[in-house]
Amino acid sequence: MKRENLQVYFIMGTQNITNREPLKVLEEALQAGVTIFQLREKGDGALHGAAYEGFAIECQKLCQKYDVPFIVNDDIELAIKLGADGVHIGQEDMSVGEVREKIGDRILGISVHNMEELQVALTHKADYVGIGPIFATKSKADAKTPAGTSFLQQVSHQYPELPIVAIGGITKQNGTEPIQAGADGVAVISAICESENINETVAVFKDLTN
Ligand code: TZP
Ligand code: MG
Repeated sequence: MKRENLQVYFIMGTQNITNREPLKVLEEALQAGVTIFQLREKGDGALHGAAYEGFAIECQKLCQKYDVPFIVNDDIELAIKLGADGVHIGQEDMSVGEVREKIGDRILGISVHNMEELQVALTHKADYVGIGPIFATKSKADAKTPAGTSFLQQVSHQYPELPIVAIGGITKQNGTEPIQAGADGVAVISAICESENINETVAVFKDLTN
């Protein structure tokens, strides 16, 4: 994975979309130029079982069509079964070492909130870290208190080689702040899922790093 892949990191599950066809939203986002996609089928209204797996396969096909890495949130078994490009895990998931062992050299992304968690991520050669929530978010039920950009800035100064994506409450209006603090890109759910003009929204995010 190149750090440029983090520029516009789109995260979605069917539970994030109302009144639209989720695969249509994904295809529009891919057409608009998102640089990586994470399937995060989680929370109220999320699909399970065969419906979930079928949806994941359709998402993966679309990502392949646009040559964009397909990342699966949490579900290591599904990622391996489908041959996904990578997985993203949080701190409440399986141990980082165990995940790295299972996925080999696929992309491994880890959410980190402090130096201790960061060290574990580095030990197991995380390909990138997600830092947030930067701002308040309504897309994650158990999200921590918004942290602003100070930890992100500290990590980017101490580990200039480590790819970092900022997450949580990022919008067209506030995206400059995490990029100035050193993030390689922004990860968003609602800014794209709820956009009335995905093409324009993605263009604004792309401009942050161009
Ligand atoms: N992890 C930290 S904040 C968050 C996740 C998955 C949700 C981001 O969603 P939004 O709508 O871009 O704030
Ligand atoms: Mg998780």
